[in-house]
Amino acid sequence: MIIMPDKKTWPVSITPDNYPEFISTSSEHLTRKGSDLAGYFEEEPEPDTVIYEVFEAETVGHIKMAMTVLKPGKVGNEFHMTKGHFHEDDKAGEVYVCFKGQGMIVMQTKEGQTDELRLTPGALAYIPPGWAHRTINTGTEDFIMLATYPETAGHDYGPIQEKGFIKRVVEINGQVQVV
Ligand code: PAN
Ligand code: ZN
Repeated sequence: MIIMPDKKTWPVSITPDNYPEFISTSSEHLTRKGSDLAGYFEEEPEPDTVIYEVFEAETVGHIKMAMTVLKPGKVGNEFHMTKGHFHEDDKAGEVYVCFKGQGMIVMQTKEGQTDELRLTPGALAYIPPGWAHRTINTGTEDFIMLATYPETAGHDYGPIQEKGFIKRVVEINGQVQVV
């Protein structure tokens, strides 16, 4: 079963069974290792450890799609996570759909409001415009989710890279805690 016969212009349905084909037919592939996340965790990650990969589909028009595969693991007591970013366009929201694993999304506004949601397979998370967002793998297997967002969104990493998120997701006494 090929889910993207013409990757750009053919309608597709991405399901819990066929999502690996999205990964294998994606046009852009990005790998983020510990060295790319220097300064993001409270402790420094092993430079060569792969923390996550992003697979982007070739699309035309106003909607982009990217699948993130976030590897299980911790740096110190902090669960593996993405860098996190604001969108450059403060009118650009985003939708995440979880396909595999156990995770969380933490969000915050420039004014300091914070929120977090748990994501399990089948769950959809809506990220309103103006909210920075980061995903965290709180489980023991890959955490895989698909993001859809406007092509004009743009990614602004600066504020999070400089100051981090207000909330961190850590393991304390074997429990997932947002601190
Ligand atoms: C996602 C993210 C992806 C990687 O596709 O870009 O999960 O996270 P970072 O970009 O924060 O490293 C998304 O939110 N796109 O807008
Ligand atoms: Zn985003």
